[in-house]
Amino acid sequence: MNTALKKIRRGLNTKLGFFIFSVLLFAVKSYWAYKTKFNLGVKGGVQEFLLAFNTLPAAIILLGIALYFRGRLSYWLMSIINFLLSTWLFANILYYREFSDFITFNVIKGSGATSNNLGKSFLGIMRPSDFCVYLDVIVVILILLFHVLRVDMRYFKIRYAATITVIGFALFGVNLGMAEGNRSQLLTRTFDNNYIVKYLGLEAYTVYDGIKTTHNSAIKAQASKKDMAPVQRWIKKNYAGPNMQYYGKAKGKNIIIIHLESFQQFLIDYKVNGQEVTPNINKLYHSENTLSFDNFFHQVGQGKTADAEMMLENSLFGLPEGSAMVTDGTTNTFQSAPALLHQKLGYTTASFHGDVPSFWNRDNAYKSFGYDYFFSKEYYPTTKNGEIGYGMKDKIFLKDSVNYLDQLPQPFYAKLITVTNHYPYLLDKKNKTIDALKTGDDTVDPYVQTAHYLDQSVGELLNYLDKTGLRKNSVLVLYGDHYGISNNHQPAIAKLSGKKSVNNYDLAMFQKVPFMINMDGLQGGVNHTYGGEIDVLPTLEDLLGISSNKYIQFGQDLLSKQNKQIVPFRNGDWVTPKYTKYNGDYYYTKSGKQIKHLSKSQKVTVDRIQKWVTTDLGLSDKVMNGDLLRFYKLPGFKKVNKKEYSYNLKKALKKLKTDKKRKNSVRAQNGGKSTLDDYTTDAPELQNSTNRKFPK
Ligand code: GP9
Ligand code: MN
Repeated sequence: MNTALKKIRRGLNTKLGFFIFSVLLFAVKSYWAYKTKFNLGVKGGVQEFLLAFNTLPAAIILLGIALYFRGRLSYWLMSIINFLLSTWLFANILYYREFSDFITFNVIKGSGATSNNLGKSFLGIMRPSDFCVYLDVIVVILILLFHVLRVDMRYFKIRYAATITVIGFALFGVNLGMAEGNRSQLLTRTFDNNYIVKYLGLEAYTVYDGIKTTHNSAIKAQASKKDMAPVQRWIKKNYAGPNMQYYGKAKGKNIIIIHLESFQQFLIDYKVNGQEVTPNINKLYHSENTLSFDNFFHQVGQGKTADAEMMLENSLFGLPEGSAMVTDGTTNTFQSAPALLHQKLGYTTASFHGDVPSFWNRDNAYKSFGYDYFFSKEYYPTTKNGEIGYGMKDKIFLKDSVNYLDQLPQPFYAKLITVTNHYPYLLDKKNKTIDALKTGDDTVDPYVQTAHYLDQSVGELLNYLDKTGLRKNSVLVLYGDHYGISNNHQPAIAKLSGKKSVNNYDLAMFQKVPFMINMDGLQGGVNHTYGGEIDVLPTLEDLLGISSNKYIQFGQDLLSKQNKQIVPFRNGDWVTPKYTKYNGDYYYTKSGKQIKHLSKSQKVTVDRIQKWVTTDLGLSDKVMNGDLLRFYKLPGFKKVNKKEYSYNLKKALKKLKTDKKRKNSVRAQNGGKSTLDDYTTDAPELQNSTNRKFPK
């Protein structure tokens, strides 16, 4: 035993030994912080392993810098680097406690949405255990000060130092490879800072964020006011004026947007073993008070949900790569639906989502959009077995959302983002009330079961809206954000559509998602106009009687007689009533017949459409990448000041209670009593569940 200790001591008396000791302490400390100070949602063995493993490469590379220096200096340098890294960890712990997210360079630069009162609020939320991140630094410094170990003054060859650096990078490579294997497109899609820290560690995240921010700000720095001229010309040329039959018909009503996760149009009226998959949504689809669109397409890219949100809130496209809400959501200037409705018509605006606020950078982007409230998971009670996949189960989420919906001053603009119908379509037995598909593709087959569950959840919400009378004062907008079954499942898609195989035309049509507007007294019916998510906002604006002809929005009112009916997909393909182009193939849209050889005049037409599509997408990208709206003064619109918004739980709850217009809320009109009792759900998790409390 004694000899073993001696050996260790002898090892620690060498520079390499001291280095390994410091790296290990640092790794253990970081792992402890990841586990106890953040909420990274680690699931499964691989993720657990990576969380521990990812602490090593950065420690080796960064603490290893000290190895290039001589004698005492290198020991002290190692401790200083450790101190700096620990301080960065410390700062992130505090920031995370307040914002459930990691610090970005945009926040540091002060241009971010969350830099207000940072210092002040940090002091108030520190906990003694936070200082444990300095424990290893203190241990190392004490060792050095009290000469517990000998300082190895021998020359450490640069060659050896370089080898250690290389080992650090190699380990990082292994880390990255395993992370991509577990979560593909981790860096290109950038869902969530939490994910990057979980998989690659805080240091790698910081470097990644730094590179991204520098690149991004370089493009923005080059942009100037004159870049807006072609955009303005294009928007003006393509403006489609309102349809007087509908103009202003929804004035003054609440707007309730129900985001149907991964919901495709083919589900409408679809049956499995004779049972309707989505009876409630079908009923709404066929209602005489619903404007339903049957040629409506999603237009998302990698940003998926985030792209759909970007289009709906701004009528701007997502980016060809990554997610615009992540890369530009924090810093860009927007003239979004929440801010417009608030300023023009006095709406209170809120988004609801039963997951962490950092996903898709919503916590920052929503401030830029001007959302008054963002009710994310922490606003809801916890329920035993109440979560699956991407967050709260829809039935529980929609029911509990009512607790806040009824407190919003009316008129309100509320967006409810469901999540249960999300790949890989997980659902527990108790909640499965329809047979799975039998395509033989395991990821596709349960899709109808989660869709059915989503439909039941929507049904319960509709009952509540009817019961409380809210339905009468509201416009309901339902839309599917994007495909649920991706093009990687072609044999299954063929089976679903009763075909032997599918071609590019079938795949193009498979991108249809529902879009419905329902309102008492609205002249409804199934509308065959070709359109997509980019067109939703201008359509709503006309229904609300807001003239949008000065707005920089790339969509067209779907009810307008001048609508062009060109639907661009994010990759540059498109659909029009006559022709469709998908993956390089051309088709007649109505018959689905392929056009193998374009005639001369057809060529002229498709070239013209392609040019329009490319210009449309390209100019939208210019607006996003160059942050061009900062140069555009929209008459009568006050630029959103992100600093005025906070989604901090306590602050938001207080704001709800003290809002000047709170007497207009449904709850106030109910004599101050919550309307939650008017909500009936058969969610098994909520039967006999006591002790579910909303945070106060
Ligand atoms: C996550 C949810 C899913 O918050 O909105 O996003 P998606 O994977 O569909 O883009
Ligand atoms: Mn989605």
